[in-house]
Amino acid sequence: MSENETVETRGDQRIELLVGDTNNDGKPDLWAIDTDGDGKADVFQFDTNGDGKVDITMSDIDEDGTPEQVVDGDGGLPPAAV
Ligand SMILES: [Ca+2]
Ligand SMILES: [Ca+2]
Ligand SMILES: [Ca+2]
Repeated sequence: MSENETVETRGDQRIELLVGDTNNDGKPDLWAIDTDGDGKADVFQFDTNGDGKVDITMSDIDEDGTPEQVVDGDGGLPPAAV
């Protein structure tokens, strides 16, 4: 895995179905993203150290709930600025 690795996604949209703040510091650290507009999440991102930047990106290309691809960093899909 490398910081600049990009994930394969179903589409090129970024529809944030869920944005979570799991450590309650007021900044999002969990994202569930639908990239193809079918209403189902196919990319999941986590900020594990609370700096606002994505540390782990997972892509579930067939939407079966098990990510096929897991990369360090945002996988080429940075979150919208907050
Ligand atoms: Ca989708
Ligand atoms: Ca981070
Ligand atoms: Ca899958």
